Amino acid sequence: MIEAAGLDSKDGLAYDQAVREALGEKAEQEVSSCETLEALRQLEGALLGKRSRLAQLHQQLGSLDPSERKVLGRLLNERKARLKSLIDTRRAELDRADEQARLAAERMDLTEVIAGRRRGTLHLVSRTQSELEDTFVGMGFTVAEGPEVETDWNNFEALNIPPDHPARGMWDTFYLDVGKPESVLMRTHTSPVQVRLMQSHQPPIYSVMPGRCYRRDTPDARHLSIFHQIEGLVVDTGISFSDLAGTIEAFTTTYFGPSIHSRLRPAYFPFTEPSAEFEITCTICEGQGCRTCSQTGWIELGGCGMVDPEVFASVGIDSEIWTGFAFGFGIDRCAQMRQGIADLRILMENDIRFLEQA
Ligand code: FA5
Repeated sequence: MIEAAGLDSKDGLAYDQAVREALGEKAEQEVSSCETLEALRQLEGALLGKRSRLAQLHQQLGSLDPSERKVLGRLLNERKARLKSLIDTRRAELDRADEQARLAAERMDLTEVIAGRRRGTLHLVSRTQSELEDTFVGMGFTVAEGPEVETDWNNFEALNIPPDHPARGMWDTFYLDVGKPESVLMRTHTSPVQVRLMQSHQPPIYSVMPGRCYRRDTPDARHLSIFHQIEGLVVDTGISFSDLAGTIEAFTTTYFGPSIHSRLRPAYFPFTEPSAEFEITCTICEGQGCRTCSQTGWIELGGCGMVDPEVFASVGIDSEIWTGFAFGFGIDRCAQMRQGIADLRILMENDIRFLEQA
């Protein structure tokens, strides 16, 4: 092997020379003048790889005298380490240069965004939701959330609506093809969040729960198939219907202003007893009657009532100790009434002329 490499086994100087040539200044210059990571990768293979001159010299070490082997082995390792460190340094430089080139290429010109000039805005429904949350937080409520995909149990059964109960017809439901047939659905109202909250928190509870709901409703001036509700739940000792009525009155005055009147009308919900529908003066016709309010002068905002003891039983709250009320309003309806929007469908149409005004 030594002969094949043109060296005499006793000739340490010649070996040293061979090492210098293999890993000497020329190699170092080549490394520092490498312009791309790929070129550097190839050069590293040629200089330090299995078939490199260095690898050949390494193999030849075994044929040298032990004393020479020690000296020249160390020399070989030092050169190799130095070259490796130069390659690593050059690689880091090229990496940095690549990163800077990438950042320069991806740079976005934001000079157009002038301080104070508005670009884009929250959708009216999102703004209405925040305003409603703020109104209720100001009245001492906390805000909670739940998932849009729900179990039949949370959306219906725990709310005193067993399978085949006629009241299920009140909510035309989108079921998902998951698990047992009709066991998983897109929530039809925010009331299942009440169930989750009562299961995870001990009373007293004073919370509102906003979110998106889904129903197989045909869209019209007051209905969408994807819409938003805000649920309210109060559970404490000694809560009565007058607390519910007072809370709704306080909310209406704070949110819509003193000129808008509200009224409660007897209604039926399986999860509250007694139950009521909560209506406000139609802001489109100011109570005169129009297409939006079906000529009644009133718009239904939501339902409410005292929490039915059956609901307390399904979530393990003792109805001998605790009483409570709940309500659920349409957020889109609130936006519609506050902004005087005749047809709710425009909220979903992404018409830029509407979005810019709203
Ligand atoms: C409910 O959804 C009950 N969960 C409300 C409730 C909560 C009652 C707690 C008692 C206690 P209802 O189906 O009436 O009730 O809907 C309540 C409100 O949601 C409606 O008054 C309306 O403002 C809004 N809403 C319902 N369906 C739609 C729809 N398709 N599009 C837009 N808003 C809707």
